[in-house]
Amino acid sequence: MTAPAARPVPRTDADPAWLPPEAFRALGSRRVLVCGTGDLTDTVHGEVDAACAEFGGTAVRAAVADHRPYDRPYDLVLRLDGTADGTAGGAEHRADDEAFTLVRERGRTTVSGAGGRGLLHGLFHVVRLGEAAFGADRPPVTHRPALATRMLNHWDNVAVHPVMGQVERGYAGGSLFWRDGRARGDLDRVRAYGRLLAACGINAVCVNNVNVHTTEAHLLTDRIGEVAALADALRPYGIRAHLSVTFAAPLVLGGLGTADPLDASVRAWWAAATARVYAAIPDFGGYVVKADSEGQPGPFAYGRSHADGANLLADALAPHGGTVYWRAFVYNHRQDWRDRTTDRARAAYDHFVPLDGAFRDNAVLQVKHGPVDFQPREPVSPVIGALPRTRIAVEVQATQEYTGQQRHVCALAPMWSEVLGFRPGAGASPTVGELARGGLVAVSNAGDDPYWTGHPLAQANLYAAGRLGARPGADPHAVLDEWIELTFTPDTCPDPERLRAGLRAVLRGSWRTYEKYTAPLGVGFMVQPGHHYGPSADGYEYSPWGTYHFADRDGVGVDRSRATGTGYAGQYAEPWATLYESPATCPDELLLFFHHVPYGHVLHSGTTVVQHIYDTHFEGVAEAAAARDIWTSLAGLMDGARHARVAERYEEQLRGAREWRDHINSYFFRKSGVPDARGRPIH
Ligand code: GCV
Repeated sequence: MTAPAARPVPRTDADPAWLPPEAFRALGSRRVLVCGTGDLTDTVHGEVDAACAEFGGTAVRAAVADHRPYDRPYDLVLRLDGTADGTAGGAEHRADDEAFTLVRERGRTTVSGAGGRGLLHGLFHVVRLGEAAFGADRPPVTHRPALATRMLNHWDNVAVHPVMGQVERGYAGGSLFWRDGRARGDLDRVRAYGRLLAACGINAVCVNNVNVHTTEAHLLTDRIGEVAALADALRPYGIRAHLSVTFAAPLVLGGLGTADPLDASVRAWWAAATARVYAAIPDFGGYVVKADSEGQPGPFAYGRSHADGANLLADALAPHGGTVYWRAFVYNHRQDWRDRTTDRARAAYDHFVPLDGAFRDNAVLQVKHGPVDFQPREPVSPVIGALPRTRIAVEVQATQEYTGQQRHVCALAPMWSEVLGFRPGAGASPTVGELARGGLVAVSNAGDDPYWTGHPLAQANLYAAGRLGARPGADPHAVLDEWIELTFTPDTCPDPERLRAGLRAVLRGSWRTYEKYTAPLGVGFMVQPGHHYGPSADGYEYSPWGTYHFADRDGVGVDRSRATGTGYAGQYAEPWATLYESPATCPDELLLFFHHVPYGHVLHSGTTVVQHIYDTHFEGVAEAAAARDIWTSLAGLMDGARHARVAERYEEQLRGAREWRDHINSYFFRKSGVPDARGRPIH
């Protein structure tokens, strides 16, 4: 039998990120057998071939049926299980297809993939283990991603939007997928992206912005071929393409007079349109929908519920195995700031909890991790634990819209891990990571920048999104360490321990540092309106967006208690409802999210609110300066261009941190009239 062909590893000028050639050294210097057929097995074979060519090993390929190669002395066998098929499979995400078993015995490491994706994940697991994959014996262990869907949402516009640019909230150049109003012709970069994503565990990508403008709406119909080309480029890495669609598609594209989800012609239109999508992309994952949100059309226009809306699309997708990811980000963005009874934080719960049990099995409710909008600190959304009969996906934001816009270092794995480990119920009830049966979705931070993410250290956020989706309970610092080992390959560095220690020091605490010098104690939204970079304490205070902090001369914060406030605290189950209800028990870091308190209110930490604001802002700047100095000291331990790019961004981070400190401290000093107890300059 002729052995099937290897798929060449995509070559681009972009940074290799967490897959530099050195990361393959242990594997590439071995005798490796790849056993099986199918598209993804061809990918695995290509990886092994390239690694062996680089590091002097040997790569052999055999079909599944051929058992003879096992008699030969291989160090590593990567094979499909018995009857498994090494292709990318159908439209449905099934964690079982992605499982692999790794064992090391009698001098041989064997990885058996339950399917093509499992084999690919197994390969990258061996890459992560490095030499350890070829050391002591290991009993068989089966690895299976905890969440079946680990998806990236790209907020990419096909055409450059006059206000939002090509990538909405994008800080890494143009789109990876779209250029000059069309899908890119040269898709090598997309293939290389798919490869990186597969290596960190992502298995789904939505290729366009959830704000669907007219040009982008056409991707569903007459421009589906462009989506198909992207899907073809991603498929060999086990990644399914998804599309954001507009709820108004039957009107905008179909020429119907309505988009009412209960109208028979609308249902027929979606069924036919979806059938054409599957004719072009047989393993298409499904639709992502932002409806009745920030101006996007939705079922409310027809007096229908969001379950009616989601089920319309779920029914169209069901015959093909697809899923609709329906976003719960529904709130009134035309609020009157004088009306203190309306609370944006309450909105998703109020809209969706009454609909629990009304969604189809292939409808997933995609919920932002916090109740407002990806602030540096928010409580976990109460929606996540409140719909036991609905599949929930948790949405996090890798693109650093409110966390420094990839000019500041802000490693988000520790934040996401806190969210995923939170237990919305009492005692040993399930964690958010366990409740997220619909998956983990991250808004992507990647673009066509040579480092993928603008700031080279922001790659760690992309990496962590995949790894935490596969293992929500993983230690976030271990995930960062993994990224460091792969990306910086310290084994090839003159002082590996100093490099590791330096990278850990600048990454691990960076989120808390960022939190310290920006908006305090969970109050959020003190950013400049529109672009959301830099401080503006009152930037959104008198606006319609529902993002207020109510600072006055006496105090600050939003009263969301049941007793005297908006009642939001009551959306939590116990013990949280009671804990958040009172300033006496509310955790310090969320105090101003839940309560309006006087500046002299004493925190659990023993300091007053206003003194805490001053202290943390001074500390945050000092920590940013210390991180910058550590970074400076790492020159010579990595490639110069990467070091220089980060060094340059640290200068901006430090400038920005000082601006935040002076703006926020002065604001609260002027409001409260309370001087800093330590006499530091406040302007
Ligand atoms: C894609 C925030 C962002 C918007 C984004 C929206 C969303 O409001 O500022 O740019 O729109 O979230 O998640 O839909």
